Amino acid sequence: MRVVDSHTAGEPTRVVIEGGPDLGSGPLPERAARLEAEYMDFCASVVLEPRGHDAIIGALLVPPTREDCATGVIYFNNLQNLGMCGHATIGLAVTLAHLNRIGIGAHKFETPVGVVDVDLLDPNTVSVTNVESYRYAKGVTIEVEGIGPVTGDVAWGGNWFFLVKESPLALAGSNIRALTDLTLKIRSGLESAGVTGADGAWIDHVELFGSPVEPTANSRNFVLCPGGAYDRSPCGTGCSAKLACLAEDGLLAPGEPWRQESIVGSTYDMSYQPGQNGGVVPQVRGQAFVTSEAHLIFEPGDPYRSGIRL
Ligand code: PYC
Repeated sequence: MRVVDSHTAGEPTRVVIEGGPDLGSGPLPERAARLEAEYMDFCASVVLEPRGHDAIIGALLVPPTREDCATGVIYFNNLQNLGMCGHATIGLAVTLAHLNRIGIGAHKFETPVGVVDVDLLDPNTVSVTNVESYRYAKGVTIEVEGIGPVTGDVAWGGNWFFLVKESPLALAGSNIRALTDLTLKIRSGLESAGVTGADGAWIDHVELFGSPVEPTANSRNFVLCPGGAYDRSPCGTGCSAKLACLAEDGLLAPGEPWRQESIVGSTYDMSYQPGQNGGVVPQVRGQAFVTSEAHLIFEPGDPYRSGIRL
């Protein structure tokens, strides 16, 4: 299997160029569901140890259904497929440019949640116009074990998020273990309270916000990802959910810039335009860098050929 690795604002992406499963030619949501139902061994083997680690997001290239798209893509982690992934879209654009498959300029990628516009501004800088994002519930209070009541908004930016405006813990790199424990407890609190996204969807990402360290940034965040890893980048879909909340609260006007800082200090520049269905159409700009090209080998006798899954 041939893969190209990159990181976007510190968050890793592994693009599967050759050797992934053939998911047929149906609509992308059906192919994504098939990946999750039938090929989780493949997903885990690509992203988990011993070939990877739990922060890696995989990107399986698939033929698009639309002729105007440069590629179709299904993002996945060690547990499931992801509807969209902002950092991985930036990483994918830079990877395709590295492979000379796309050039500087505007492109479209088809994802299971819709087509996203990708503008490759230079070999490392990409602006992504995401699918329309929206707030689903405002000011939801849940009880969190060992902490007490925590209030946040439920919003969708291509994935489901619970967004807490004022983190109960300092957003410092030295606190990553405590922040991970806290957000896992918040996610359990949401589950115990029966708080979900639309149609009972699992809220698999939790986002905490606080003051930035970098003076030019507007905010800093910590993002828990579905598999329990934290996002090193400011999280493209999480930023989209944040923009939806800022817009609805009247705190950010269409086109007004917002700089979001991640827990490792990397930043995305973003803004939004009003969407057609009452939400926002986010634009997120960030940088990615290719880190390696590799052939993954799966020896039949290797007891961990499908990843270490404890
Ligand atoms: O950038 O959207 C994102 C993302 C989701 C999970 C990890 N990164």
